[in-house]
Amino acid sequence: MKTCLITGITGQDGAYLAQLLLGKGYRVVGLLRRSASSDIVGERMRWLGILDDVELMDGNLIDISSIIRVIQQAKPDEVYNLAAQSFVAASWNQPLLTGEVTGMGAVNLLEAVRITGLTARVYQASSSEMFGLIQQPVQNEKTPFYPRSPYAAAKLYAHWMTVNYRESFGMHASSGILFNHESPLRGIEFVTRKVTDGVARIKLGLAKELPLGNLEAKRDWGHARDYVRAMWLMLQQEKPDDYVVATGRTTSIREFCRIAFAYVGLNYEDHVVTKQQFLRPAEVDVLHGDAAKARTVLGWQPETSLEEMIAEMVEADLARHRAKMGR
Ligand code: NDP
Ligand code: GDR
Repeated sequence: MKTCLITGITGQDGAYLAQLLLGKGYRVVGLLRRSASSDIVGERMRWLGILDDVELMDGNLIDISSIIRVIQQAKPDEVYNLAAQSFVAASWNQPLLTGEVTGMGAVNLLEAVRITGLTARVYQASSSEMFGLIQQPVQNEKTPFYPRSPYAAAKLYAHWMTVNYRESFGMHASSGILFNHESPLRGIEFVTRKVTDGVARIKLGLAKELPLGNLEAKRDWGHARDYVRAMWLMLQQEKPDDYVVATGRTTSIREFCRIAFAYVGLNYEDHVVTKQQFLRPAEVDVLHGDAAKARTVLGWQPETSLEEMIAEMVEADLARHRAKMGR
């Protein structure tokens, strides 16, 4: 039986990855940082019905002693580093914390694997945000990076350190440059989930308006369930490498709103209002990925369309609100 260690297991991707790997017969160990709200810890894994099947070990990515201890105890064959301060907008308000967790945290993990002398394979969660101010209309592994936020700069550092550990120490360390991926388990502050939650509340008469920021930005959105499969495939390859993971379709926030509201028979223009407070100091205007390498080498492709994903997210938010209302 293989063992994996997942940092960020309580997040969106961590939960789906844990589910995937449990299904493949792995022993799944997750890093859990201490929280005062222990009653809601593991909510996403509970939603997927897998909370009792994973082993949770205490630790924090910025405390290398805890990472070393967890690695020594768990003895993982594969380590997936998904932990991060992952909200781009928050990274301007907490640039140093973002640098520590999202950037240096990844190096703590690489160092911990090196220090413990295990031959564990490592996955680093890199991001399409690293492309930032776009240099090419469609981005692949060869596109130059131009980070536009403290988050993106921190991810770029972690990305290059992963490449460096691979080249310097022969570590089996791979980076997945993943474009935006969403699901019913997406954090509520990210735009897609904010929209589907807003659609559900407006449909059920709990709200009238949905305040958003820039509606013209475009993203290449896929489903998290499809994207965690790509992470696993990267660590099954003989050689470590970097891969872009994307759908190849880009859509504006405005169009996302149109589809989500139309799904419940509403017109987004009657409800969406733009508010200054949700605009960012610098914007990534458009992301559009080319995942040809992942398709060819990993045999990966997305299985969920944008419309199917939006329907799944709206249905889940309707169900959540109906449950709260006792309907
Ligand atoms: P989430 O924000 O849902 O999850 C982040 C996870 O990191 C949570 O489990 C959180 O724990 C944990 N975490 C935060 N700080 C620490 C810390 N100091 N020590 C240990 N754990 C910590 O992110 P996603 O699941 O959406 O994304 C997973 C990874 O992939 C992230 O690194 C993200 O930056 C990256 N990424 C995501 C993309 C996306 O579209 N979703 C695209 C490209 C990259 P807690 O529950 O305690 O807060
Ligand atoms: P992003 O995701 O920054 O791409 O990072 P987010 O959903 O936060 O923003 C996407 C785009 O929507 C615009 N936008 C709004 N965004 C939010 N959050 N709230 C709003 O009200 C709103 N209105 C418009 C934003 O300006 C932006 O252009 C996500 C994260 O998961 C990162 O961790 C990951 O690395 C990247 O995706 C790829």
